[in-house]
Amino acid sequence: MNITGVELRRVQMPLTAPFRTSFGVAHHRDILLVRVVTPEAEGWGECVAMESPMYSDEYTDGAAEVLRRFLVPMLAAVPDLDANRVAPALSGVKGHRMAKAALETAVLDAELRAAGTSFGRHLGAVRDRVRCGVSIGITDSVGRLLEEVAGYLDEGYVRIKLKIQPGWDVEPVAAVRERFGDRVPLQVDANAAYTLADAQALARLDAFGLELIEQPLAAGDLHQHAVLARRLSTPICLDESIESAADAAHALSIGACSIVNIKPGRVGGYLEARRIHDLCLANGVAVWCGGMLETGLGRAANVALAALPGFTLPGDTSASRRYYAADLTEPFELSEGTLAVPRGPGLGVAPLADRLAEVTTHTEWLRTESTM
Ligand code: OSB
Ligand code: MG
Repeated sequence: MNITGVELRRVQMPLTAPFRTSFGVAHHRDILLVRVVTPEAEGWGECVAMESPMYSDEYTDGAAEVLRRFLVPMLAAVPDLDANRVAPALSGVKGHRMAKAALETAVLDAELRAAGTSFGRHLGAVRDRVRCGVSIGITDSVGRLLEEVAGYLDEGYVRIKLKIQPGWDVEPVAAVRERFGDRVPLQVDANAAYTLADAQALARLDAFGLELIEQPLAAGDLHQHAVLARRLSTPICLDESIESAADAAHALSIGACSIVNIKPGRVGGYLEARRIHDLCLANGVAVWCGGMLETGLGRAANVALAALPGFTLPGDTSASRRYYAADLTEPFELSEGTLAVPRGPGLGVAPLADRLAEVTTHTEWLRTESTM
């Protein structure tokens, strides 16, 4: 494959409502899109880095910088480039997994569009539709939270995830159980807001029959998660702690978690995400697809991944309208709690030209030598 050039495009997408987590509140999404152009096709990758480095150490401006200065020039020097060669070619650069993932995804999309193959088929999807959960931010009051949960249940979401933090945990969970009953699949996500000293407080959540508690402790606290797991009956699921298949193997081997949230951006791309899926499937460990408030571009790839056989739990793969009144692509719409896996070549969706132009704040063209 020959790459003619790479476009870095920044888009600013207003959120339908502010999204609050234990690490901050987002009012809009400032997103970096990577477009890889080849003579045969172009491919898109959505970088999931957020505007500030609060969820992880990556952030949008940093991702653009490392792509511009290091990653794109390194890729330009690879002979016979294809998506499988992207991660090895970029391995000299430490970290920056979200930036690498966006570039690999764009290369893979271009390759699959040229070959006429969909992401789902390429990755190993076995389902046409995937069951969807929804992630609900921290609200100003329990009453407001109950309204939001009621709305999403009416829409058909098959599981609810509540963001929690110290001071906003037992009370909202108890209120949701009280109002909607014990049958609603319910889980919580702390985004690393607790320490092992909070073990007793976290054990109070055991009374509510939660599916899992996601990332209660700091990303580096693998051992502490293993200790906590022995003190809780609620299964622990890791998000921030898992940046690779090797991390997943380590976490599972020491009992730091029994469920894994797979976010392709966090682990460096869809190919590494699939390796984590394969590892977990072989070990009987359930996985689900996480989200980072993606536009339709990132959502399309996530839905394809979530159609692999090991994704037995509903993911944070909600419909476009959960976050965006107007998506970048044709919107993903929920039907009976599921989203359809795109079937067209590559991501199977493309940006709507007018919408893309409307939300673009900056574009930059990086020409690559055509020696590949
Ligand atoms: O921890 O899963 C998380 C959003 C941004 C950053 C981190 C997380 C989240 C979510 C929302 O929970 C997932 C989504 O609906 O896209
Ligand atoms: Mg999470």
